[in-house]
Amino acid sequence: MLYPEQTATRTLEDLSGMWKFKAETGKVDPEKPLTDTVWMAVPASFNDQTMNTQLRNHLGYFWYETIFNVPADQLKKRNVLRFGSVTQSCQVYLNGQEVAHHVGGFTPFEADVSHHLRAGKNDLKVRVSNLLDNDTIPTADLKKDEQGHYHMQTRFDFYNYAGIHRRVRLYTTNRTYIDHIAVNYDVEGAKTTVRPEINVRGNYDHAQLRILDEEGKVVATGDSLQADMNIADTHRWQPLHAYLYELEVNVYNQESDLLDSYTQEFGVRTIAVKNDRFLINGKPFYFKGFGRHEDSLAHGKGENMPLVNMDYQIMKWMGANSFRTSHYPYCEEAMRQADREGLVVIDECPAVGIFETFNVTLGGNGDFKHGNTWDHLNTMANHKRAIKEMVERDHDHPSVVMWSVANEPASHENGAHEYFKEIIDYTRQQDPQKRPITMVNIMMANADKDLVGDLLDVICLNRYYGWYVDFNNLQQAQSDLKAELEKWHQKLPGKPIVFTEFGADTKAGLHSILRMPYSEEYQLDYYKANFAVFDQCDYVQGEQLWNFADFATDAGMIRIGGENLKGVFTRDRQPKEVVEFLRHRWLKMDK
Ligand code: BDP
Repeated sequence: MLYPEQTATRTLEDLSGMWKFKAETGKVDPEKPLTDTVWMAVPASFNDQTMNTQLRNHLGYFWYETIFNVPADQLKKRNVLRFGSVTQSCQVYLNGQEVAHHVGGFTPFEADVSHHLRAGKNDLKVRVSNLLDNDTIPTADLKKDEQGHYHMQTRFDFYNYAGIHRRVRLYTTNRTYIDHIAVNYDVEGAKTTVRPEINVRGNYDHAQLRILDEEGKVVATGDSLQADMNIADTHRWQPLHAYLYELEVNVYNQESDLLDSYTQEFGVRTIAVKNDRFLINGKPFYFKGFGRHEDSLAHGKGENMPLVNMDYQIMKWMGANSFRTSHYPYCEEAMRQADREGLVVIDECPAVGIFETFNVTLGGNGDFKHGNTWDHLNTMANHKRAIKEMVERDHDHPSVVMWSVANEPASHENGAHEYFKEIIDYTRQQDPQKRPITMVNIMMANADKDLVGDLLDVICLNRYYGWYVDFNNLQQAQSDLKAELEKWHQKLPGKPIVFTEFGADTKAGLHSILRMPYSEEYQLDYYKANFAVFDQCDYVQGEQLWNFADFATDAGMIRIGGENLKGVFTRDRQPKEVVEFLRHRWLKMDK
């Protein structure tokens, strides 16, 4: 699915703005106007926009409605309605008729609405659900009581924000249109052979391809959709030194009228994993950065590009070079911006919580009963769909160097190997660039117990020695961490190990002369202790801290004020004490 752009042949209209909204408490007729509504900004989560806690916490279904106008001339074109994402699932009604439905809260979907659109006023309604269960991605334990009320316990540690989270757009094309582009290429030294894969729907006579460099200079051309094109003197996309080319595709009829035109950005870089190293353009790359969340005041999980831009600038100022899209694909605009900033991305699908007995808010991460995840949860179909949609959306982003197929699944329970063999083979098939694949490992699935590591290109560990384990005992934490690392390295020699999470909850402004947990001093000591171990292990090839900033969670005994406080910044981006130290470490690091 192409990113929606206005071009010489396509128009684009953004339907975002103030929509009407209500929770579904009785039957709603999509053919009639919604009644008893409140105003809701789109795109954004609905949860934090009202002062109504009942609405904030409602489980079930919600309705959005907007009226928009279409000029009569536009009906001659093919009209497509496109949602950047709706969380968690939805049905879309245009003028009373269902035109689309989608399951999965973090990837785009679209529908050809040419036959449903009217000249003048159109009524668009979206019925959104925030429910998750044992089959969905992410997962939750869902029950419905006799009164018809839902009760849901999510198996992840972030607030289950919901709504129309990303932009809603209406775009037009001609009846002949470019449907898919993948800019595949082979690199040999300075020479790049671009072998694009392009699908066009409808009749056309001939096509023309051009590759333009950053100055707009044409560096290669092709006279058919199948043409191979050579860039003689390639400017590589490098971490923190981005370079983007454009592939311009034009499709014509016999009279050489332009039927469709679309331009796709791409970057040229190679990725390989060899001898404990993650290589970008043949050079070892050490991941310095963070796990993040799409999470902010009032927007919730809704698109917030000013904040994304600010976060990227803060990261670069600190000497970070990368982040993971924990725990779901981020909005398309954020991915495009990572390409431009040269930030390196581990792109994670929303498979978080495939662990039957995971429950973070009650007892903490250490409190697990043995579960039977791979018999009781039935996520395979939704997991594959989520991967397909993520890879289809993101395969041309040079910033994306690795796929993460899950965060902290029960990779130590029987059935995990079979499940992930199928998921990883499937992911590899989907990706035209055949990037490395990882899965993020949870602490109790340690080197002795994990059943999946052999399937992965890179071992990614979330470890909390000094927090959930060895709490307030950093010396013990260091020796336990070191012992575990050595086991992983013995078990899977040659595979680089990247820390994708490690951190300690820290209440900004809390100071302690005794350097007690939750204080800014403890967070600083915690990171110093962990780094000291990483620096002794040559096969450790990355450190992504948990988390960039404090973020919203369910209320819980260890989630003060409904926030996870492991940010090195507060939720409003004020630095905790550790930031200066990190900045110093990363800026001078040459590993
Ligand atoms: C891990 C999860 C992450 C949590 C973190 C924590 O991957 O989502 O927020 O631990 O407990 O279990 O802070």
